[in-house]
Amino acid sequence: MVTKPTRGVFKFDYQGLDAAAIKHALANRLLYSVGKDPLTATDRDWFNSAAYVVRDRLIERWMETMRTYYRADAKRVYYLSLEFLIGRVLSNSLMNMGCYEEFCQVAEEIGLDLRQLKHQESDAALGNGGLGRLAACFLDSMATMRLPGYGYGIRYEYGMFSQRIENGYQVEHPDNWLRYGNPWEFPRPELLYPVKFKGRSTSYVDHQGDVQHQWVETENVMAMAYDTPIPGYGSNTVNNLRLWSAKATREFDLDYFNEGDYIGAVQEKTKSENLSKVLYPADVTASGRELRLRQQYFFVSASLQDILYRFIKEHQDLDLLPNKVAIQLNDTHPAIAIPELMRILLDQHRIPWDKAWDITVRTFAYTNHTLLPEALESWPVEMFSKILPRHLEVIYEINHRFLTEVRRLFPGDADRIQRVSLIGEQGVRSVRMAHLAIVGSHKVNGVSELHGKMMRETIFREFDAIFPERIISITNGITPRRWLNQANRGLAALVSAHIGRGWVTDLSRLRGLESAAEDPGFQRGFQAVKREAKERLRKLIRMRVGIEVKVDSLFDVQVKRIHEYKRQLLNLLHVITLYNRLIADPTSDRVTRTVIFAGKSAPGYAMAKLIIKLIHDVAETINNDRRIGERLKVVFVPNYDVSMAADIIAAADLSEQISTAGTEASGTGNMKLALNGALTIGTRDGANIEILEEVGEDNMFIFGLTADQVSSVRSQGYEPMGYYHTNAELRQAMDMIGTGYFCTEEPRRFAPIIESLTAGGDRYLVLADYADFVACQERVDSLYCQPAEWARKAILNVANMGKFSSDRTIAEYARRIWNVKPVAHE
Ligand code: 26Q
Repeated sequence: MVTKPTRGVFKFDYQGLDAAAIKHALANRLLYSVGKDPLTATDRDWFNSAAYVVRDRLIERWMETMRTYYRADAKRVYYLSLEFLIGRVLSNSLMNMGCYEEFCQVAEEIGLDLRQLKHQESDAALGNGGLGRLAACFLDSMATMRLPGYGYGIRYEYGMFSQRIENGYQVEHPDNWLRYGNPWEFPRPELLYPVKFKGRSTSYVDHQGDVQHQWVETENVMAMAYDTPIPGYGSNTVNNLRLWSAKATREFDLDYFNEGDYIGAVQEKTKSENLSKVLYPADVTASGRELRLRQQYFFVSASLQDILYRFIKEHQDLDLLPNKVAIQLNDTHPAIAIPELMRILLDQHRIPWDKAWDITVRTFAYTNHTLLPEALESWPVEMFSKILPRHLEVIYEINHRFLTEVRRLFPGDADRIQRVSLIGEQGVRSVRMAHLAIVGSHKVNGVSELHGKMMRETIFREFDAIFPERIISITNGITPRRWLNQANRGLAALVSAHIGRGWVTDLSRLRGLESAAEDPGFQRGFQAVKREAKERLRKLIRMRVGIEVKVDSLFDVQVKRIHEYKRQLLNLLHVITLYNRLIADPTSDRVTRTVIFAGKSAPGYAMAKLIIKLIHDVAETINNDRRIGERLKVVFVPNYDVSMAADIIAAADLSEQISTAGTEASGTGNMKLALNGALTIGTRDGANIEILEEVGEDNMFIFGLTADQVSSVRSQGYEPMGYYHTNAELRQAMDMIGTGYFCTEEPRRFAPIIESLTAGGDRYLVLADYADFVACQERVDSLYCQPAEWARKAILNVANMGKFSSDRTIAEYARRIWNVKPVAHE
């Protein structure tokens, strides 16, 4: 046995990136790792071989990156997130490694269809939407920028459900993404941590007379690590994403076996392993389910043990933790990490409260992703006390000290105490996770300027008064590697031919296209790539849903989760209005439109599911109405995921970003679509406002109430029926929905939708924005009749998207929150 091997002892094969080396490796991997003969190998076999070839080339860089961080004693960033929406990995890794072209050449030589090969890989859909995809974009940016960033999350056995449409209704199916194995992950069966639940908290007085706390009689589950390498683009940095999987403990089994209850033992084993079984598919309503809280603590506990193990190996003094470790909480989902770190410092390391608290606050930062009250997590105290009794004590103590401070700052203001308390007392007593996260973090950020400002001025204004400077705005971004270079090869090539490839890692270089926007030759080039992307989407729509659409029609796209606040209904009201106008005046030569929807509804969100059905019924009626011919088509593309997003976004002409002002924290689809040369029709909401600042009023279609106007309409009392009575086209569209024009077999099917827009008062003010939206869409139509002018504006959008690179976002986090610097190697 070698006791302390040095690297020099071993010899590694050279893993070349040239075509010859790749070809040789591909043949070897097929034979020796997949165990197949080239004559009988299937597409999946070839995909796996390709993945292994890429993976082999990542590993050395990965190890070297980790060694470099270690040698530099670099400060690390840990991004804790219950979601990482990665999508497919093969092309992305090839491109980031710089051997995509070489790989294509090899595929061509040996007669492999690369498109078919790519489709063998299932999307890693370990996220719901924006928040999860943001985490994936951040990993790409951190690796590209040579920052020591580690992702921590859960290795769900089932990711985001796959959406099928049956008779116009959404039906959820499990996403068994690991069925054929996952070539990108490295199981670490030896890397296991115990995670405790339940039991009780006891205290005793130690020999120095101090009170000590212990958490005893717990039920334990093991967390096993799976590592996925995350390569940067052209940086040689390969960072790590560590996902935890639940495994039963061995002691646990033994109790049962001792009692001779073999079946009971196996059942208990599967019960504890359920923890990492499935992703919660709700993106806005916090459901307060016990399993969800267990998932949160499970991955937080394992991650903190791992982080502290790595820290303590190198440093003795926990005082230094904030100098070497920054932990970012992706929403409140991992906020239990705050009392968990306190518990470890207090109970295990015997650090006094004040010092432990100072270390904790300087280590954590929290990102908020929504202002909607129903999305703010709170856990019933009773449930909390059963699952995490010691954490509840710690939270009470945090709250006690915090409220003492608030009383000192604002004497005699009992209402304020109630409002800011970490414990909500209305209804069932509950732990307010956002309050915990704010109090326990040195920085709290909103995800756009407007969102941060609204946090400071509305829901968290009292915290802003107590902790000035703590709540900041850092506008979201998207990685240009996936969302332009990979999603849209045609546009990427066109752009690079004009300004070089520098934009891939410095998106502000796109400014160089500003003059090209005026150039008719470049405009034609742009129109040609857009047309090719639309042609691909046309075929995909034909294949997936059997609808024929015209490639030269205006592709009007709204792709995102289905939610009332995102106002797919406003879009539909416009669609129905267009339809009515076409019928009223069949000779009017309006622009031919293809209105494309895609997105999932939370399985328990009845109104969102009804909206999906309405989209289908409207589509069915319009698409088959001979009177309007081919001039209007409505398409719902099922099972929207990261791969589908790339295909749709590259082909879009018009991007619908029409949420009620003040409701969409940022949006990131808005950025992806504009970067791909779609023009935006949108409200002054979230990052739309900043896109408007970058591209200018002339190059964007802005309509509707502002956030300030929305709040004053709400406070004065919104009266939707006024709009209904005064606007004949609106009334007609609504009556058609409400009385069964689109569903003669069940005329009252959509009555709840009409009710939500009128009676009781619609929180999202759909009818208030209808007239302005329709008028704005008319401006869209007239511009679309001037193709060169449309292209010019679309190119100007691309040219001005530099700000929305997640590299810029990450640079801001690094400077304003984390205090970390790039670590170069080799
Ligand atoms: C909470 C409790 C229980 C179960 C599920 C959840 C849950 C899960 C996911 C709550 C929220 C989410 C996801 C939220 C989300 O994606 N928000 C979006 O984040 C984007 C990135 O910052 C923003 O651009 C979007 O505006 C925001 O809606």
